[in-house]
Amino acid sequence: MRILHTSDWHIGRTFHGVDLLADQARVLTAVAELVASESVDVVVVPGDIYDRSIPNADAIGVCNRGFEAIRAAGATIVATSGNHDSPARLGAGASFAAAGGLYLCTRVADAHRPIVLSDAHGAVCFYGIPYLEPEITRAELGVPQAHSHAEILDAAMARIRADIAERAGARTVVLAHAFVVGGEATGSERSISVGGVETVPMSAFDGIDYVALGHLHSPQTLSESVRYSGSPLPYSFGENSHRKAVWIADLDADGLGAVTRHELPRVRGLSRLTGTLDTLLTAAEFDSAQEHYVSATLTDTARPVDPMRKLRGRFPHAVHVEWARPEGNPELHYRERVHGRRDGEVAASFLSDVRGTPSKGEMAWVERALAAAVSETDSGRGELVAEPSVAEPSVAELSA
Ligand SMILES: [Mn+2]
Repeated sequence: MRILHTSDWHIGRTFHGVDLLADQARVLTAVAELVASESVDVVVVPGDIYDRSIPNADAIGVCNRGFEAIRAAGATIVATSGNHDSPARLGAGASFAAAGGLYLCTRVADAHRPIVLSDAHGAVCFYGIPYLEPEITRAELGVPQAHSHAEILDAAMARIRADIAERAGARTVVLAHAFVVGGEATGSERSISVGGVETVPMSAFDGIDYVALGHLHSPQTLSESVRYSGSPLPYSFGENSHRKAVWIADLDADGLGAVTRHELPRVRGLSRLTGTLDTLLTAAEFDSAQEHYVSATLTDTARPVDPMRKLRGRFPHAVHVEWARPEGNPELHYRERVHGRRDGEVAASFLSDVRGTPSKGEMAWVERALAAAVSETDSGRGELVAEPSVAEPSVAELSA
């Protein structure tokens, strides 16, 4: 039996505010193409199908079309709910979907009841464990004292092992959404550590032929039979260097055979660019980033006006821009940087930073305001009215 392992689709997720549905539809089409070209029998998706518990209608459409394409390509689908999914919503209609070859495992009470599929060598039991939030599931799993993810998962696995014990010779696959010790996070996962240690030991899965994990977003191998597929798309600029992939695992008569990695297409690249706005808009070295999602760090001495609009003229998929002055140590606390400087100097440099060098007239106003603040008495309010002896700055000076 040939199994394709993918996870963490996060359909409906946005990237710095930009909709990713078109990219997600593309990559699910690529998964369906792999199912056809590699003659995959079963696709397993251990959680985070959607990015939120109430996905919008467009996200549901993309997800359903993805499931349909995979099914049409010839595979049965076993999917579970992750920490982002609503088990009740994802699992609505599950018994009807199962009749069409889509098994949605979202109920804790059913985690030890396998989906039994078979090949020439006999039965393969798929145990879909939905994400187990300790607070919510410990009573249902019969371990009311349990606090940690490890205790909760152990309780679920104990039930599964009891079921396996009654199925002599059956090969086994477990889907779980958890942070297994030794795995590496990418930064785009939402923490599940509320209330305790989030990691579970790999030994929880001892004896299972293949363990398809979800939650961590980069493909990784914890042991030959315990793996994360990672998400099909990068969901943070930190994942720029990853190649997204799926695993294809073959179960032969005795259990796990070969596991191979299949890279997914990079739908749109990610680029982090640094330089002055003018450099980013003109330098030939950035040509290759023009169709990428771009995060720009601007090094201009003065904050450029409306930089995102200008950037998008060259990089239509720019999603983030920030300004970092090239001089000055950002680590240094602002209060330390201005220590020993006159108030007027500090105010002048602030004005220069945010809107260009102040005019003489503007500085005259600033100096008067500062002088008024210094002469403020404890009981009285600061007087900011112009003293008759000081000439008003002219309108021309103010707007210079
Ligand atoms: Mn996830």
